[in-house]
Amino acid sequence: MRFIHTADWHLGKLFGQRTMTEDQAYVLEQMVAAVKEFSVEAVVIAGDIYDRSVPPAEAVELFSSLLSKIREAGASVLFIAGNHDSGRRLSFGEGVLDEAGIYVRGRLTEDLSPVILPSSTGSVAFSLLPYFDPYDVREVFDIEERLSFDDAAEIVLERARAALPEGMPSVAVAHAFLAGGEKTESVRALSVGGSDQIAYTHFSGYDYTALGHLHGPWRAGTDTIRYSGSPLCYSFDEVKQKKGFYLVDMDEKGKVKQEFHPLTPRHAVRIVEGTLEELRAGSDPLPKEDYCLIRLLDRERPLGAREKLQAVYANIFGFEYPNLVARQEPVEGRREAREGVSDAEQFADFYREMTGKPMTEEQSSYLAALLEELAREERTESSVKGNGQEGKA
Ligand SMILES: [Mn+2]
Repeated sequence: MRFIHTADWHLGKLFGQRTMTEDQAYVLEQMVAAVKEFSVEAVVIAGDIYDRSVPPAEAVELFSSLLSKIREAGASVLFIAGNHDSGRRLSFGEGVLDEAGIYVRGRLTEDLSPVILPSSTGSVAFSLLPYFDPYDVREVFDIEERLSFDDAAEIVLERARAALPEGMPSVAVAHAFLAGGEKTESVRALSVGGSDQIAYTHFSGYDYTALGHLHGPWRAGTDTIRYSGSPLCYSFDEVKQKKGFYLVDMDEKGKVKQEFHPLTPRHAVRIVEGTLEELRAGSDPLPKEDYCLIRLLDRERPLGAREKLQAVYANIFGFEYPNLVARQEPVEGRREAREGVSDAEQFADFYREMTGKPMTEEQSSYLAALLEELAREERTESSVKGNGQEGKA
């Protein structure tokens, strides 16, 4: 069995206020070409197909056309929902599409039986495990007690392994944060303090584990448990990561060999460093169309840096000033004293500092209503608590 392991396509992603659809099509077409070139039998996408639960229409169109192209190129497609996907929406056609060689599992259900695909080296069992959190597991398996992410994974993996046909090579496909991995900014953390981590050992029973969630290609604990990473760079803390997919060869005994295949982006993503004058003078030899974060090394914030550099760089996604010595000029009208300033006023200051604009009347009244609601909730909670204590006494 020869398959591609990929993940975290994040179709419809905005990066630097720009929708990445064309860039995504550009690299994913290279993946389709690889399906033909290497006679790939299956493409496994380990979650985060889309960037959000309701993706833009053009992202759905792109995904639909890629599914067709991969099928035309001769491979089956297996995919699961990630934490960015709406499992309910993604599972459209679930089961019915199996007939067409497209296997989607959007939501965790009691049925964890694998998808069994024939191949040149015999059948392979794929456990498709859509993204789940402890609440999903409690609901699906009717469990009363509280669970950690790790408890939840243990329950799901135990059942999935139990459903595997004995002696058949197996692949787990999951979207999760395995202990030891490294998070980047574009992986929105769902919980605080790493409590969403799970142990890699839950996957030890599989011959290969195709993971999604982390955007760089990592091995998680052992060589056969891997993140493919995203096919494209989606934030500036990912610039050093390799972007591509794994081509995995599995023999009739389930032994694997995997090779990383890089993809070439339409635009490179990089951080440009220098003073304003250096950069204006063209000290940077690399393509000026790259998606750039400009790190200006001037010790004082130069005036009109964006306007001046836009003549040099076509795609400026942001600025950083690591060497500023002088404090930024205070924003006009900012209230210095924090005491005696209401939450609404503080937020209004913050908003103006961040956006350079005051809030609109509509925004202000929305905020006021929200603060009022929060205050009311706080009051209700504390009075409930108070009553409870009185009751005990
Ligand atoms: Mn994810």
